[in-house]
Amino acid sequence: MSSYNHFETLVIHAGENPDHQYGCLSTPLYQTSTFVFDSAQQGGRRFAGEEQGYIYTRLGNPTTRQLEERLAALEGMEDAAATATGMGAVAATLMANLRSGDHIIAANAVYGCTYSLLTEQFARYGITTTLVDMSDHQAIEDALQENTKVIFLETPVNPNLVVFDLDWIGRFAKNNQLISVVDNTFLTPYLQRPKDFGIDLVIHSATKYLNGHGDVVAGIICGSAAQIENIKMTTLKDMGATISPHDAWLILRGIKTLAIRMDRHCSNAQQIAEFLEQDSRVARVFYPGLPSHSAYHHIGKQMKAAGGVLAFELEGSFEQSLAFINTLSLFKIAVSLGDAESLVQHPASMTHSPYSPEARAKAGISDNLIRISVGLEHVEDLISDLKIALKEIS
Ligand code: 7XF
Repeated sequence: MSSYNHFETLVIHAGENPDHQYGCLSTPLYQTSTFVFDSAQQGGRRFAGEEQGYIYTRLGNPTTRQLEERLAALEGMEDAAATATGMGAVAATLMANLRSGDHIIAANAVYGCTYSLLTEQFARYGITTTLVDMSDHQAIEDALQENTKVIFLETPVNPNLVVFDLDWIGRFAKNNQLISVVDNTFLTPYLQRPKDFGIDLVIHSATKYLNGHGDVVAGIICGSAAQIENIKMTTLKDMGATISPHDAWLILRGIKTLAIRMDRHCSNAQQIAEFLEQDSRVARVFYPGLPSHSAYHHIGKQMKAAGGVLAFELEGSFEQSLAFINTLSLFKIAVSLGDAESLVQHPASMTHSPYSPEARAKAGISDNLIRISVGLEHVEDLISDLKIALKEIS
């Protein structure tokens, strides 16, 4: 067997399980809810964990398994669990590791439904969260309590692209026996591997770049074999946010081009960020690939490149920001990100609407903030679309 470890090869081959019956090149889709046992005794042995083998797709499926093995290899983790959605991944990970009375330290800016999961749902079950600005390391230290179990963050942050220091956070978690969880959706393992900084669990909304084609909602959790086994045998088994094998199959197909797609997303986003930054009608651009960004020094170190999402504020009123969005035509007005199509959305009224206005202000998400997910179209066409919309508001 040949050995390989380059990312571009792993996205295509990691976890492949050659089909000896027909020699299929692409992964067979095992679209089945259940698996037939040879005997009653065999069924009993599988349920008792005395014999390897599939039982029922909520508990595992061969197509899903290939996706899990591929992601584990890409993140450099021992194992992975695929989930029905990104929120399914966040919820299953945290619920498997927390109980009533426990405490979480989380970044004060995270995806809107992660925010409401922490502050509304978990609060109902007696799990408390302190939200902090994680660029302030003293604030993280100050948030530590005797019952703190988990530290949770995204970097770069959805939607305003703030970047946190993973090396510091990984060491802080280890020193205080916390489980560190990083949502790596914005960069994917091609651009950032949190495991290299000692992070314990990495989750993704696979809806985004991993699938890359805007036709699936899914999630994935990567971690140690023991952590993944625990998550699968507790919250995934009993709460059921398991992925559909068909969605796993689509992601296995989409992910083969992850590396080349990310290169193009990054170069398009870089050029658009530079274009916006030099335009006098744009007040501020949030993109870590710009030297003006406070985390620019992390490029090439913590993160290979800055990714395909950026945000900006226009000079002008709230109404002008909405008019700008409405004037774009190549950028589709839609939430989500990481697709071939460029998308534009308004975080305050859309993805981050679960925040109160006060919490949003604290998180640095202004009412005028516009977020774009730069797609794979030709960058000149995208910039022309932006130019037309900028002219409209000036
Ligand atoms: O459950 P989903 O697959 O939609 O993933 C939830 C999720 C988790 N982490 C991050 C960093 C995310 O960005 C998301 C979903 N975000 C979309 C967005 O920001 O456009 C959701 C659209 S409302």
